[in-house]
Amino acid sequence: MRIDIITVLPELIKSPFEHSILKRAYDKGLVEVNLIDLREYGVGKHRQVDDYAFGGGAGMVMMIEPIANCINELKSKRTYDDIIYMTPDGETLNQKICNQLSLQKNLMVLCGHYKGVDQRLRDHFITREISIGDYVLSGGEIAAAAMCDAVIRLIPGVLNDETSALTDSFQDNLLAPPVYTRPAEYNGWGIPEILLSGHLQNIEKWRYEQSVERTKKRRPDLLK
Ligand code: 6GU
Repeated sequence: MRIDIITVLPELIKSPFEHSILKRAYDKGLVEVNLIDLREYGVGKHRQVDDYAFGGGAGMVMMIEPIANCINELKSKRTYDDIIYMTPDGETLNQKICNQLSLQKNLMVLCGHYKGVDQRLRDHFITREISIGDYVLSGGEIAAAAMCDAVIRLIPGVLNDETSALTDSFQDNLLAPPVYTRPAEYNGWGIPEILLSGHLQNIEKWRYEQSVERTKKRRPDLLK
């Protein structure tokens, strides 16, 4: 998979892709993330990328020209499965959307800033608008990084048995069960006896029941 991220702050998103599972995905040749500095497409000697909103009101709007030029240049080189705009008024990201996106070949991600981008970009270039939850971030970068992390780890071959996504929370609309590691007793606090039994079938059954119990208690909406 190739992900091209358009941003005015490439430095802000760089680091998550240089560590842990995302780095390993890149090292294995399973993903390539490209950060494109929108400033390079800015207008005039100040490389302007935003301007006042028509009709007035507080806050700047990201201009159509730099972003359209940038998107068109990228589109001239390859076909994109989706051109995603990160915005708090987009559809809320969930595991199902992440699973869908993880099967794509080429993704383009546009990070919004200030009061957002000129609506004509959304009308004519963007194929999908995504939010990461009902709260407002200063810009789309951290949202893009969160989405890309959630997507990249699902690309076939990125995770191994130890890190398998199959046992993640949300993968089957259930939250993950509690986990424990050594020591089996700390400060007088033990662990569920069954985990020491060595009986794999019973352990799996216990974990499933714990998942259902936890989901009922914390996220009953997931069970509907
Ligand atoms: Cl995608 N962008 C911004 N600025 N804030 C958000 C968001 C996106 N998703 C949740 N909050």
